[in-house]
Amino acid sequence: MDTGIQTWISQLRAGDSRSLARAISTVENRSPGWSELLKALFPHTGKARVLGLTGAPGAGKSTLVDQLARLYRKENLTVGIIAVDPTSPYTGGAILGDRIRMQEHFSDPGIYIRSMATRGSLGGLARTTADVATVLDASGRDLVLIETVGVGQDEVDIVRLAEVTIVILVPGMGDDVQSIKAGIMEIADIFVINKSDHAGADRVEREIRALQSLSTRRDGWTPPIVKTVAVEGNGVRELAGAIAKFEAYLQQENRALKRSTDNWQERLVEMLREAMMDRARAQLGDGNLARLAEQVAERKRDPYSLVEEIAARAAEK
Ligand SMILES: Nc1nc2c(ncn2[C@@H]2O[C@H](COP(=O)(O)OP(=O)(O)OP(=O)(O)O)[C@@H](O)[C@H]2O)c(=O)[nH]1
Ligand SMILES: [Mg+2]
Repeated sequence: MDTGIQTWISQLRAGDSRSLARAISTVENRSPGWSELLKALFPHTGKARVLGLTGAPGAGKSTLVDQLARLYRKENLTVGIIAVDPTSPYTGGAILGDRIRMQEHFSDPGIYIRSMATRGSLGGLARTTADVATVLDASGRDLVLIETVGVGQDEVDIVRLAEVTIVILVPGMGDDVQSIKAGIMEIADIFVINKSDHAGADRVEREIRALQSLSTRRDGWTPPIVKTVAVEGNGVRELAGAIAKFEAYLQQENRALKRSTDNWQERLVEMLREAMMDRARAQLGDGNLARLAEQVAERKRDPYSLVEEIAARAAEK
């Protein structure tokens, strides 16, 4: 293999944050060499504990991630944080808050924080985030925390890639527990009711319990509910305890491997889709799709044979 990549990887694995930053940018921007880099990094992965935290804009995700990171640092564990879409439309203040907290951690090389742009990421947001998590994992971080706003399918896909998915709710959402995307409720391994200093936390808890009583998870796990006041650090230790408990549960009966296999099945489909599309695009060349579309619209060609032809030619190479 390329000795340049080897040197780069050994520096990254030795904890050099500049090499890490460069690797993340390369992967995120799909800069030349990104796939070679990931191929070489992959054998070093699978060791980090990957936690996904999701919830409505302003639910306190960043505050909670920050508190968890502090707690893990006290245990001398190293942490990588990926904040997807920190610029949610919620408030500019939240972004500022993120910055200030980031600054505090700046002097601590045991915490590495990366913000990711949301839209227009080249490989698709979920895939790019997963690849960035791969880089952090390979760099030897003990934990990788992924924060994402739980609003779209992309976000659901992202947190599903985590080993532990934490869904953050807040009081005062009215009947929102029901209206929150069913998809998000289903993927929770742990529920957090943050801002429990506000009225209505018990009500949210009852609503979650009511939903849980309607269906049991296939794996038999009942997601615990942890109440927190992230700004004060209350409940954070309990949350870390709940995380550890679920991880221990995953270690039994090969569940972690099963879960990872399921995740990889989906990721492989995504990766294949991307690779096939790249080939098809290369086959077509710029502007040709529009020309072909016109021919189909004019009924000069049928789209079925056309797609078969393109797919066959793309597969030839
Ligand atoms: N009262 C109260 N306020 C909180 C709590 N946790 C966070 N906040 C405040 O809620 C606001 C949003 O917190 P963030 O941590 O930025 O929330 P977020 O979910 O990361 O927000 P986005 O990334 O913009 O979606 C901030 O002003 C926090 O100080 C809490 O437990 N209680
Ligand atoms: Mg945030």
